[in-house]
Amino acid sequence: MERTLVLIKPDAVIKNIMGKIINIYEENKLCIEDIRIIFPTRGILEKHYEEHKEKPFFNKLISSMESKKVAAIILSGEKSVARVREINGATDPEKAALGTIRNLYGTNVTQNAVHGSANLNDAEREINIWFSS
Ligand code: IDP
Ligand code: MG
Repeated sequence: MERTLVLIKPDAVIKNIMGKIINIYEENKLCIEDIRIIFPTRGILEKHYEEHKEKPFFNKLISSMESKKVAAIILSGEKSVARVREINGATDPEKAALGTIRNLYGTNVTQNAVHGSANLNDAEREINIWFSS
């Protein structure tokens, strides 16, 4: 079974909709293999988002999550990486397809409710970052 990493970001946690988001994954036959509540350090976020470190939004992105409550979840299922990305919707909630998590619950392009790994390599790399300690 393919594994992927989901983060429920602080903007969604604050709206008290972690359960609603998790329910969407479960209804799509994705299973929770592990789940953790974390208040991430700058270090862990910089590792997680290292591909974006030169982007203009990098600091804003890291600051929006640093020390705030996040749920890190390992989901498993057939083609889980691609299916989670589809269920999450486009990065910008304004552009996300109707019914996707970001369409339903995203706040703005930075605080867009959830993260899903982009590919299998990233999934394993990110699972190691969030679940190694
Ligand atoms: P993804 O989360 O859909 O894979 P990425 O391009 O990998 O999108 O960007 C990582 C995260 O960085 C996004 O989820 C979002 O929080 C933030 N981000 C991406 N693009 C922008 C932007 O243009 N402005 C502000 N924040 C952005
Ligand atoms: Mg990405």
